Amino acid sequence: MLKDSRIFVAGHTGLVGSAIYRQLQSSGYTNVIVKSSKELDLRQSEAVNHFFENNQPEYVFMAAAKVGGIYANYRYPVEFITDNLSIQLNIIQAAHRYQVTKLLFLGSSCIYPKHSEQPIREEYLLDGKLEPTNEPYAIAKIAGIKMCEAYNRQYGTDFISVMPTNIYGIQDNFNLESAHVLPALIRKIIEAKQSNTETVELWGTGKPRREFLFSDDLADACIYLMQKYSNQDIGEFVNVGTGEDIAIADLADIIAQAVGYTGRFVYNDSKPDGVSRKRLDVERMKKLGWEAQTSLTEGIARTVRWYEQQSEQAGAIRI
Ligand code: GFB
Repeated sequence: MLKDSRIFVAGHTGLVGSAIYRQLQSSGYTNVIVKSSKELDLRQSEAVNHFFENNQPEYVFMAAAKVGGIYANYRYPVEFITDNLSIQLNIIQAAHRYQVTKLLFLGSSCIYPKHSEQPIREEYLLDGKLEPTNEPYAIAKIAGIKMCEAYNRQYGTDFISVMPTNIYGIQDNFNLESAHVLPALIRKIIEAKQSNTETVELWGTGKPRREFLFSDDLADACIYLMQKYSNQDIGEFVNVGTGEDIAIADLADIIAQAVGYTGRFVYNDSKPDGVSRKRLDVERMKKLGWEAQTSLTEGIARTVRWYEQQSEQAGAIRI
């Protein structure tokens, strides 16, 4: 990937896409192409083909997806499976048709079986049943990986797949109904502090463990893989994470400390826990020469700062 290569970042306003876009720009890539969802609806095949024909991207980062936390996955299973399948089908087909040099597909750690051995190695894919709270999303993402593998095998394309763990950071979604746990807790805890509320409600039991990776680290890993990793064969996608996990209850304590909140947490176990653990094995990525750099405490501090600045600019929390 040269500094003047034509690079398309699909989903550049989202958490991961915006981090990739920022990093490409700050690293001196001069020909990065982005389109808002209003300008280009990636679910529409004609529009996608038209875009590829006119722009002839050489490299594609596929960060566009319908994503959300445990409640959004449960509430909108249709959008989670159909939007993701449509976006993937349209972009991957167009990437082949318009001879993209290389494409990077972003999956998710929820593709792995619910009862996977820990840490989860790439080869555990399809070894067992999925976690029901995000099965439609996971099935779509598995289809994306398999499409990339199929094109590589049949047409010799260079479509690689990356499986990130739970991501958080700047430009995250802080809407409590659709957010993932980390931004949801940042918002709830900041609001509780501002209103002197003594308790904050956490969903589930607080016992599930999750692994969190800062979005700028994932962006760094994606650009690294785009430059160094090629022609993924069957089952050779790459996990990207920190290799460390934490209980949701302990995560809440770290966020409370970052925010300066001294109240208590109460648990609403009528809300689902989801999978009990999903810690990734990151050995393959380490062997490729990459490791995450941002500690959870530092990443949370940066995300809290960003959220507070956004809120101040908005005059009130209106996200
Ligand atoms: O991040 P999260 O929504 O999704 O929830 P998953 C993680 C854990 O945090 C669950 C608990 O055990 C939740 O019950 N939790 C506690 C909360 N309080 C809250 C809260 O206020 N909001 C939220 N959202 N959770 C998602 C998948 O699974 O992970 C997606 O649904 C995707 O498809 C994503 O794979 C990475 O980690 O359970």
